[in-house]
Amino acid sequence: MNNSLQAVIFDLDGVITDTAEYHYLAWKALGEDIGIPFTREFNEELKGISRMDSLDKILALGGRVNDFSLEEKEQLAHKKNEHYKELIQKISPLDILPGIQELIVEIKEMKLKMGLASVSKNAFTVMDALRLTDQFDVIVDANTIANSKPDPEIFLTAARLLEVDPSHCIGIEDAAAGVDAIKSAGMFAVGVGSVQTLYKADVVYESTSDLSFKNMVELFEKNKK
Ligand code: B16
Ligand code: MG
Repeated sequence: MNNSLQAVIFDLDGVITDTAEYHYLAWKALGEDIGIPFTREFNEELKGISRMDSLDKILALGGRVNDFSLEEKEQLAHKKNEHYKELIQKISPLDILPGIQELIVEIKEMKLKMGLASVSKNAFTVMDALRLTDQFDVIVDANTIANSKPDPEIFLTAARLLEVDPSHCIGIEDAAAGVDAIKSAGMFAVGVGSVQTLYKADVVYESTSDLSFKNMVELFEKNKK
């Protein structure tokens, strides 16, 4: 049992459902409003980090860091979030990404624990809309932690609440900041997306439909030897 896998901890946006795209659309619209257009490539840097950290990165990109007071920045972040909330209004279980439901069933069949680690303040709304909240043993969101990804706090908190040592956990992420957080937490990191972005993960699958639980467990066990 010593080296065995005991828990799987999922990221939400971009892994369980494609809200990463909605975050992108809402930030892109806000960026254009303030004269800072940006590309999908730049957007990779916003994935997995908090709302305010994302805004700071966009302002830095446009050389406008000193152009807004804290109150104005809060208004901008609020505006982005209102747009994002509109975009996620129609989310239903049909928006669970391919392969995820099957993975959840396999994890439960193996009697492993399951956690969610999302730095989104909208995590519970999205999980409820997907009707997944009750399936998870623990959900850690932005309200529970002080430090956003790439800090390991969110994954360590999930493992602590699951009463599992981090070395017995797999973390699944679509963001480079998230993979950094998993690795710093001492967990086995599964990336979903491009190898170029997620090269620090222990294994990368191109999309959620490529996720193979059998393969993941084999690699986890090999890694322990
Ligand atoms: P909110 P995750 C993260 O969620 C997103 O990847 C990131 O793009 C977003 O800025 C962050 O949540 C905060 O979200 O504005 O809804 O509080 O990937 O950790 O599930
Ligand atoms: Mg994500």
